[in-house]
Amino acid sequence: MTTDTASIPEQRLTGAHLLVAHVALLGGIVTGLLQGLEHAGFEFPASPYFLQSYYHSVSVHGVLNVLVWTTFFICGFLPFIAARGYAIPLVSLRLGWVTFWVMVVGLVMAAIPLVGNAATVMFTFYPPLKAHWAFYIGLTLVVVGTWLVTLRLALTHRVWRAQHPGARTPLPSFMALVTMTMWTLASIGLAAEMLFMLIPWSLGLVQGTDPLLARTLFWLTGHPIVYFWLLPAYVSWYMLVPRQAGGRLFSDPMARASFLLFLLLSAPLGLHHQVADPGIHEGWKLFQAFLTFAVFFPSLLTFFNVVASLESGARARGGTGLVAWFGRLPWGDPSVAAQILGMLMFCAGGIGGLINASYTVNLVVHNTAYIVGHFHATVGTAVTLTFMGISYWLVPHLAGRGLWSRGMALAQSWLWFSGMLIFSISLHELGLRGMPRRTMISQAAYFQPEWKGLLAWVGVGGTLLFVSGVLYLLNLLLTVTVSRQPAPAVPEFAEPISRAEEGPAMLDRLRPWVVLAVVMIIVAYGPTLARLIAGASFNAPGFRVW
Ligand code: HEM
Ligand SMILES: [Cu+2]
Repeated sequence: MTTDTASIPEQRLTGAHLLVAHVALLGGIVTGLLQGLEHAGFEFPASPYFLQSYYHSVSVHGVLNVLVWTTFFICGFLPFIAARGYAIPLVSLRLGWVTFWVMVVGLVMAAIPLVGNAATVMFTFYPPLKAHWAFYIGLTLVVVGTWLVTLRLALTHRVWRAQHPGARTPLPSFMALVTMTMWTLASIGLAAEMLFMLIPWSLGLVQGTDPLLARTLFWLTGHPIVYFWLLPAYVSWYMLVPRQAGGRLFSDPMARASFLLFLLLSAPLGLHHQVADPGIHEGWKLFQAFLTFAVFFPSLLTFFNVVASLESGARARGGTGLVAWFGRLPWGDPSVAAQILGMLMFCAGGIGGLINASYTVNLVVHNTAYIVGHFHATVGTAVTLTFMGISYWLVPHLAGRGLWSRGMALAQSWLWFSGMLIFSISLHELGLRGMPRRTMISQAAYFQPEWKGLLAWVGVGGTLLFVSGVLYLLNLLLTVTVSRQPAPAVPEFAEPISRAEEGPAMLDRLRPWVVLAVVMIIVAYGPTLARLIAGASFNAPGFRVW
């Protein structure tokens, strides 16, 4: 099941995705540093040739980090993992390259207005903020590219199934397929917003737009996108890290069940981002708030399963005690250390998410710096540090050269973790003290003196993060260019303690679960969307504020 089948051309394709992802991350950390320093009181270096305003920077930062870095990494990583799981090459390398180029063309189309300050609308592009049409069409093409990734995995699954009738799908491939299926289903909200609202509006075909309907379609995709970022990290936590730590996967059926629950529960709860929006019935907001607590359950399953698997590794390495075994994990391996630190940060981030999800408590934290603290712990660390940990074996493998420096990689991981502790805790507290997000805060007329001390720590944490990010990118660059170390083997997949065959066959089906997922979306969103569409008035004019 784990023989190395990745052919050289397929490796190039993975490498191409990773290259784009890392260029985006470079832009992401530079803008992040400037924003962090602005918060600490340094003047924002606005310039007509670079970033024209703080808000231009925040838009570039959000798009590069959470739309480009994540999406391109995932579309390189998941097919790589799926192919190794199936132990057959993915179908049609040509489709793979077409997909890649669709995404790159889309990215370039979106990047031109973004960099040129014609799409300073933040990564959420809420109307009535209005961007250049190329931004919307470009992002739509990137999404279409992700659908093609799903198609390629689905076609490969068919080929594999024909060769292995009756066998259980290899778990890593199953996880990759479920993740991409979930995303494809969920991204329909965004596609509808783009195709029926934002693109015709930005092209001047319709005169106005309806912000509430647009926001609702956006968040139909905007919550599940966080699981699109997270599930690939989970794939690594389930399938690779336990093995890297010398252990076995605690339960295969439980892992399948948790992924299927994510397929069901990721999408029908985006209204929790609109708790403060007028014009949506409270009953539906409450219903989706409950579903949000429900989707916490598969994350708890994951927590249990992954910790139990890691424990088996640590005990095999001589670890003892109820908790002390944790110290026996291979902390000297940067790939493992980065990912375990990511997991630790996710424990805190996940609990914070429950606070955001609590209907009434949400009003305390909504649109404050608390939220910025939250998602830097989750997507900015749990996901990002995990992807960094994956890169520490994947990039050497693709390049055919060993990692340039393990010591630097270890230092980088700890630096990101500690920088983020400082950065994120300060922002959480600032939010509780009422500081808004998405604001050039040192210029705000309502600046509160009690924010000042903590804002300095935002600058310190942000600088540590930046240094860590530079060390990471430098290490990878030196790896692919000058490293003389021999290439390491790719980590094998963790063998389950309890085998797939022991679980219900239902856990290896996809179609019934997809149908159920569609039903859930219709139930949760149908009445609200029907009402918003029936009452829609496309009369809000566009604004360009920066
Ligand atoms: C050097 C590392 C980083 C630093 C110093 C940094 C700093 C910041 C700061 C200060 C803000 C607040 C902007 C505001 O609300 O006014 C921000 C926003 C944001 N950051 Fe980061 N960040 C970093 C890396 C990342 C990474 C790796 C991700 C995700 C993968 C990320 C995702 C975001 C998102 C989504 C926003 C919100 C943008 C918006 O409100 O439209 N950041 N960042
Ligand atoms: Cu959400």
